[in-house]
Amino acid sequence: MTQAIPHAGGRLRNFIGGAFRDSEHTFANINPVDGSEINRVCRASRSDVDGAVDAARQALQGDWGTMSAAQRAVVLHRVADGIEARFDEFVAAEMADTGKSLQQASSIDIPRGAANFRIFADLQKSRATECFHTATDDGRGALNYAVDKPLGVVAVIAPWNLPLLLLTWKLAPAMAAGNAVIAKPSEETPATATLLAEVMRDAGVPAGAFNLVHGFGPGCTGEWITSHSGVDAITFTGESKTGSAIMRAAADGVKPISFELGGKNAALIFADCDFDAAVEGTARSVFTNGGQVCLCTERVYVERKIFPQFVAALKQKAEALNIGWPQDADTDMGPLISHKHRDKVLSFFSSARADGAEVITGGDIPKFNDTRDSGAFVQPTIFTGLPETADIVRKEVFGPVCHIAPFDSEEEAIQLANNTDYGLAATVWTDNLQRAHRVAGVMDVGIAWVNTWYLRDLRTPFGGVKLSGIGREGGAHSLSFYSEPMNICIKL
Ligand code: NAD
Ligand code: 6OD
Repeated sequence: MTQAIPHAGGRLRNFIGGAFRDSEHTFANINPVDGSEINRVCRASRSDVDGAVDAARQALQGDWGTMSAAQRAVVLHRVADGIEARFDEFVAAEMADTGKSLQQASSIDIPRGAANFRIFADLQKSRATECFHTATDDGRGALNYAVDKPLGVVAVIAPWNLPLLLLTWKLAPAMAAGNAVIAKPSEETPATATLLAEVMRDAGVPAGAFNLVHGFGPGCTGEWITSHSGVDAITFTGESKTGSAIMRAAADGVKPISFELGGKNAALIFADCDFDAAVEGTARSVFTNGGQVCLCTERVYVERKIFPQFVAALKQKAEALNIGWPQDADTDMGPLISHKHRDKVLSFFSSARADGAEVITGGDIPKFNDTRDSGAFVQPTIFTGLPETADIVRKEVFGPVCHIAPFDSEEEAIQLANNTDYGLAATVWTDNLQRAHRVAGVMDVGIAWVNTWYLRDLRTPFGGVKLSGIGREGGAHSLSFYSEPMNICIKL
């Protein structure tokens, strides 16, 4: 089955001050299914970044800056309408850039792109601010109230794993709160962000309120944005070590930062769980998007009395996954994002073997005997038998792999789950209500799921502790990062 790729063979341009702009330098946008080039991408120059910052500043002083939250909400709902109207193009572009399955792109990534705009547009409209009546010695009192103001020009730096979903998860609240934005998608996944720029233009977003610049991170577009004196705040999703570099860049201007970073998430499977649901849910949490979701489980701990049965059942699920062409309706898993990333994942597999791991399943590159052999595929993989000190147990792999190990008591399970430098998510499988509350509550993470995984309510706090991030996104948490409350005190 083949499917048209929007802009295929074309040029993806930057979008600055309401207009698409070409640039002197381009780079290739590669399809990881077979390694072919999809498009040339215009790499933003330093002066493009300056232009985007100037355009954003002007938008704040012009039409965008004078709109009410209700007026911005109308525009942002039109953006959501525009994504939905071009749904198939967005799905095809996301699949081409990432190799993710049609099933995933059309049920998660692209619908969430539209939903992100709708929810934050509506939440901002109904947002309340504080107001206090303050007692004074003369008995007349004072009225203290807060006014929320946008931060100004916000840089939005996004990763490649859920490109449209994660970019809009930041853009939507930033724009709903009245900021002007400069978006930089990952160099691996520029296509849906470029389609989004067309949608923004066609939805009547005032020039400069949304700007898009393409390029790489260090020594390039990403670094030029994050170190730019005209940028007022930075919101970033990506690797923890990139977060450290951006934090250093933000230090000079003492800029507010919001970081969603890496994870090394544990699943705890207790013997009293619904076994089939736990196997199904754990397989989903390990292998969704080829394991390339920050929330994916990479460490599975199973109560010893069900350990052999659980390992066998998870192995069966892994081996039943259909790895193939993204556009086929029955494909469960496509390739990894790139050959470079596959090399990284395979080097973790080698180090696991060198550390003495037993391979339960996978551990290699699948063979197709067609053009997919030039793609970036790896097999769904399960290792066991390693000490907690092994690299693959400690470091984020970001691939379709987990290490599985037994535990003997609830205390040991909790200790194992929390014994990591990361703190994004944990999953607990148990039918014991007391245990569910007890264990979930002491997980050292931002999000604990019980008897489910990646069940999202966009109003809830989302983020990580330790190396997994700074701050919380979601609902009012996002809106509060993207605005600054100002206190006005009126003596009565
Ligand atoms: P990455 O950190 O390599 O890149 C993310 C973005 O940052 C890209 O746009 C990149 O060009 C840019 N960038 C890189 N170096 C930069 C620099 N020095 N200055 C400015 N920008 C720079 O991450 P990735 O490989 O695209 O994504 C995978 C990682 O993201 C994994 O670690 C994953 O766990 C994490 N992630 C976390 C979450 C979360 O919500 N916690 C969500 C998705 C991905
Ligand atoms: O669903 C979301 O809102 C979200 N931020 C998901 C992050 C996934 C990480 O890869």
